[in-house]
Amino acid sequence: MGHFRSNLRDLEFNLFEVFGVQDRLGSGPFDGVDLQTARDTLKELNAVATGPLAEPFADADRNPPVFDPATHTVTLPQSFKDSYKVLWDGEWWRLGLPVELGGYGIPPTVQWAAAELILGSNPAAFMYMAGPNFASVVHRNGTPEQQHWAELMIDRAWGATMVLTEPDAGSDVGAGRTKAVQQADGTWHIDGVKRFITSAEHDMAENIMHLVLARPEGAKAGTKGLSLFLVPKFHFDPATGEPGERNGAFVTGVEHKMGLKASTTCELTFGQHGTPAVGWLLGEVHDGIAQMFEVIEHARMMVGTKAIGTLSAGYLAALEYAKERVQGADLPQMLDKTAPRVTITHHPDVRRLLMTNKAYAEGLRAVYLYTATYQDEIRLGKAAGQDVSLAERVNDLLLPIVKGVGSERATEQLPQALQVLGGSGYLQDYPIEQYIRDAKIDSLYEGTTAIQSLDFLFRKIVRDNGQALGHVTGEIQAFLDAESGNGRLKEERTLLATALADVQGMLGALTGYLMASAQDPSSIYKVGQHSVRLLMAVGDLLVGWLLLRQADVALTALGGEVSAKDQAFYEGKVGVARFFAKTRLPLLTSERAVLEQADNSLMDLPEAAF
Ligand code: ST9
Ligand code: FAD
Repeated sequence: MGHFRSNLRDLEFNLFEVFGVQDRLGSGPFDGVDLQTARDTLKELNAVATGPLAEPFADADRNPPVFDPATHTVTLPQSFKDSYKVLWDGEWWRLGLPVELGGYGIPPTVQWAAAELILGSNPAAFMYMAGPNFASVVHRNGTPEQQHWAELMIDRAWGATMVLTEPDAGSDVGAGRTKAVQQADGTWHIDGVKRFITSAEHDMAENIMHLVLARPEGAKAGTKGLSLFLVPKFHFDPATGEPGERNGAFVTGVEHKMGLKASTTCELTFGQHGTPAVGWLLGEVHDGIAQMFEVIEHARMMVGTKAIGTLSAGYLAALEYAKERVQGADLPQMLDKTAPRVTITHHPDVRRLLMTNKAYAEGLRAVYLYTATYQDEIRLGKAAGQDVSLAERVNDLLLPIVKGVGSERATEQLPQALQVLGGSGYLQDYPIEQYIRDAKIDSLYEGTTAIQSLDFLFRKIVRDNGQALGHVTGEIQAFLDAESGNGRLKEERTLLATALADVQGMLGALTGYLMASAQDPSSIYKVGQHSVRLLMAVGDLLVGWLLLRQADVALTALGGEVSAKDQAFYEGKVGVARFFAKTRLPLLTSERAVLEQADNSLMDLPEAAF
């Protein structure tokens, strides 16, 4: 079998038993899809993801893309191209498209569940396949002529990129120096060097459309002075899309990375090789950062889902190994040298490793799907002409959790999955060492964890006056108040209530430091020291809550007739919710204490003392 172990059962459990997505199907924007179509789509994609899509996993890692500096071209390994072709020819790129551009009208919840299958199997392929998704942003924001180009991008299967980062402008996108100079014919010449650009060169598409942030001459400093330009690799016939002359956007280097090697990460140079890099201003409006954030929001959700999908695959690989591996005696018989040897699943510490893995893999899957339920609501509400601003704000609030917490927990937990395999985990015979390398990037790109935490606190909570957060904590409180379990999971609900109070206490302390900064500016350093702590704590609160919601559903199911397989599945749901509530949620009390005692001694320390 290939490397990828998916968890279709858990995806469907979330969608159809916990979040009731089927109730939204068959009407409004989702009228072309029913429960059976949604299930069949996931089942069919699962076969691709666990089959041909997973094939090039090791080969493309050991034989990564080759860059030729003389021609500025990249050749991808054949195994990768073959597998990508299966994905493309299966038209899986249509999943994320709006109906008017050839999409299927599938709700975001099901789309993201599908995305997890692709991302867990072959994340680089998902990224190369993003051209049509980028085209939808061009279509939404473009002039009528650019809207036609967006259609060409889809029909002709072009690649696309998001081009922000420069050597001196990473987290600080507004420091970008790439210039845009308007020409007499209304086009723009782009001039500068961008780095770390994903998919900027490859040999799987006839053209690549770069979405580039650059600063028009005379525009103001910072992100608000940036505009978004469409810069194709090849000029093209505007009617047919037929590629013509080479445009002046050349890849001048491809990075050698720790992981995710099948995905090209490129230095992309504009107008530096004697050929002008001609660009077109998107929508003929100077609103680049806001337009680019339409891509970024989607990409942050994608990165979190990728990390969580990889964590799940790592957990399932570890679990499979642990069920087979015989080593040592059962602990109560440890002194008896003749005692039978047992599989390592009998050892309490291996159980601890596995159950913590399961909690984060399944709990964070629930978090990204919960987030996607708000994306469903946005689509439904917009189609019905309703006000969707609350759903939009809740979605915005949750994105840094999906991205920031998803990637950090994957980074932390995948080595624990490897630990289950002992020394064997360190070998390339098993996929987990590559998962660790491939997933590490998720806490870095699309905004590092620190950036996610600042976005979460300042933009999504403070600027929002806590309304979206209040909605989510209100849902948690309602779950606690409902006592739908008639006393079931009583102890765990109490632990959840304490965790909720701890998070609220943390927020209270941070708000206090923030307010104090009006008098004492250095007080804001206390916020900066602890913003990631808050982000991670809210992540744990959500994981704990959603696991308990799942356990509630599972207990109800267990009260009726279930197959032996489902019995084990539901018992696992109750077990993991209990485990997380008892072993992880109480840690938030100490996190709160640390935060409430914050001082600035860290900041007062001279740099030389580090
Ligand atoms: C990268 C790519 O790393 C890696 C993977 C590539 C994968 C490619 C394939 C992707 C496939 C999926 C995509 C599909 C396409 C889409 C499909 C769609 C259906 N939310 O706070 P201010 C805006 S790429 C929304 O003052 P600073 C907003 O307009 C590189 N908007 O910021 C705001 O104005 P206003 C990734 C936001 O201090 C304006 O920005 N690099 C948000 O000037 C200014 O805001 C990064 O991510 C938001 N959360 O700049 C950079 N935040 O306030 C990380 C800001 O009036 N750095 N805006 O509304 C940051 O994010 C910084 O915080 C900063 C700070 C640059 C925003
Ligand atoms: P820096 O911004 O220099 O950050 C260094 C450290 O300082 C980090 O720990 C960071 O958290 C911290 N830090 C920085 N500023 C702050 C702050 N204000 N507060 C607290 N901490 C801070 N970019 C694109 O435009 N398009 C792409 O397609 C793309 N793909 C990528 C693919 C890969 C494989 C990689 C490695 C990067 C890619 N990037 C892409 C760039 C990526 O988005 C940046 O690397 C990322 O935003 C961080 O910027 P940086 O590397 O310059 O780090």
